[in-house]
Amino acid sequence: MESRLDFVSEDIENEKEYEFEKSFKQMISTLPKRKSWGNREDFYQYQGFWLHPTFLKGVVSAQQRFQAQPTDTILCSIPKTGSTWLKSLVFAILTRTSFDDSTTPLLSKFPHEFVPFIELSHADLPTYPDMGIPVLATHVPYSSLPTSIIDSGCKLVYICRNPKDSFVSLYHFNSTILTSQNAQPPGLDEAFELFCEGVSIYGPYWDHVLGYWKASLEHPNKILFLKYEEMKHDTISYVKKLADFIGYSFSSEEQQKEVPEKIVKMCSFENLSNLEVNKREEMYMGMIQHKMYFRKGKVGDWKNCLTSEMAQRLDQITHQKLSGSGLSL
Ligand code: PAP
Repeated sequence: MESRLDFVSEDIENEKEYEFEKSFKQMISTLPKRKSWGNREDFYQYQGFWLHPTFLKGVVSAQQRFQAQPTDTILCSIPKTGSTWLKSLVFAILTRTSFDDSTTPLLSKFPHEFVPFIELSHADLPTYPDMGIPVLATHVPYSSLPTSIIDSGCKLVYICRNPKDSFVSLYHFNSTILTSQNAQPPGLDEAFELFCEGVSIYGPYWDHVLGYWKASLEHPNKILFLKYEEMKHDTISYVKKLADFIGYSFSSEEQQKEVPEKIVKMCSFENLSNLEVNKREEMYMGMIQHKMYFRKGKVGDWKNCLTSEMAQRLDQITHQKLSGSGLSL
């Protein structure tokens, strides 16, 4: 039954929500705007990065209200660089004493349900209950993270991926979503041009990566910087590194029992993409089918999509943007 106090706090909440909506509308009307990929919703440039209004609202809301805890681990990435994989690995590492590879909830639940995105939980979207593990995710650029993430001393893990495969993955993902909504996806050339100009979701791609890269050099104990390609090449070493970083190192007994190897196998693209739950057309956050998160999971798939001129152009931009940073992609 509703108490009087609930009424009062509900009123205050509604009032706060109303004020937030009002100031958000006012703020967004002042931002630079561009047509996004496929003309569905415009992109707005907020603090140097391009976002759709729904995500932007979540980012602003999270900046104002999200309270990180010192014990949290936040998994960070720009879209399509490996967050589904990273979430699965971290979930399996953290829950390995409660479950094994025949009982893990990864067998029956979509990986994104274990680790919600901060800015989506703070947007006008259905939220998912967290699974009681101290892990959250975000696509927010380092410079725009809610201050509590920086101040709390919590740990960040950033995953990046070479820009050619990231672009191709994003292009296919975006086209599949638009087609499923009977909207016209952009042609490859159009999307490529926008990506090169930096106009892509949470882009410019290079600025996103560089923000976390520089922060990881400054705070190596707080930020672990991972590359998709290196993780694919030697997943077992990186799973051990991840476990060490988040304070859940594997014991020698666990190593003898090949627990890291089992986690790697469980979270492999081949295994996860073939699970019934991940093949479903069921929607994540009411927007995207589970199966859309599992396409090929390969390094170098760009060769099947980009011309050599396109590849050269992206390489050139990457070289220019990253020059002097010590990072190569
Ligand atoms: P998100 O940013 O929307 O969360 P994210 O998971 O970061 O997406 O990226 C999706 C890419 O990771 C897809 O790449 P592709 O389009 O080149 O195939 C997807 O296939 C790949 N992926 C998903 N799960 C795994 C996994 N377990 N191992 C390796 N790659 C994976």
